[in-house]
Amino acid sequence: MKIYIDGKFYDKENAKISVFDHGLLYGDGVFEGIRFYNGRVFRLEEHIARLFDSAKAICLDIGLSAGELTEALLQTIRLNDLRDGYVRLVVTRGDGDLGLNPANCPRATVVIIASKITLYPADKYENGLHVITCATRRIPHGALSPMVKSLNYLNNVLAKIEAQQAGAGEGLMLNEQGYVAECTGDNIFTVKNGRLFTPPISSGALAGVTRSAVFEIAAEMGIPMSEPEMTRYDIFTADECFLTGTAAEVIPAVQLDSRTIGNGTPGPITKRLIARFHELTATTGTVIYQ
Ligand code: PXG
Repeated sequence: MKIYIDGKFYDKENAKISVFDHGLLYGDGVFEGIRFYNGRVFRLEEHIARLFDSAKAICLDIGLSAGELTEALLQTIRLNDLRDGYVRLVVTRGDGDLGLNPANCPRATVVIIASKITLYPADKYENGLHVITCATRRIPHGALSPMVKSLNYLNNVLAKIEAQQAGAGEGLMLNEQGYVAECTGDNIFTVKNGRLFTPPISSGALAGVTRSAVFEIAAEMGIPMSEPEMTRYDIFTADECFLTGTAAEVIPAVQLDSRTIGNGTPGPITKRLIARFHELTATTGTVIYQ
């Protein structure tokens, strides 16, 4: 395995960054998780654009252009000779000292790891996930914009622990007002009376790349869709529910807090969206090997 750090490639054993890196000391940095399928990177431009937006929002100069970063990412996949897998792109504030001040970090650290991915077990795609509501709330806009895909994932990690301890596949996170934001690493959608719903960005949802792909598929299929503020009630009483994320793709959810959603099996619209999503991942995206 060859890992990119600041323009050079290292074997896994030697791929190390400083203990003075502010990504480690303060979670000061941003990241992306990107999938590639059948020799094509899915929605690469959108992921790169979101990374640059996240960096801009935290005053982080990546030190590379979008084009240069894209080329480095493709080169990392090629060097590892992969056609299907996952890329983790991490940009930290870089090496500094023990003080909080980012002015002491002269240069960002850029890490690119291309690897295989472990998915949810196949039966979850067939039978659906069980979800619980987490006591841990989504970070509020006033603390750190939930739009920023930052290295501060501690509240998501704590929510994930809650889900795991409850034996659930995913955890639902509400915002401070009690409206549904998203899950710990996935966006959430419902279907009711043939219409598609997902919480708005203002409720604390990440602008997921898979979420926007589902918007496009729904439009193509003529399924009406909207982004109202949502509560747990809307999920309890939905006909169908599913989650979206780069790792999970589109995965049915059939239970929330012991209430069965719909008839307790993945619904027909969910299944159609999953099928079309698979077509898109297999046939579109940035070609890796020219
Ligand atoms: N919300 C949050 C908080 C996320 O971290 C998504 C939604 C879905 O966005 P995309 O663009 O991937 O459709 C994410 C995705 C994991 C994992 O292991 C997921 C994410 C990051 C790190 C790990 O499931 N982000």
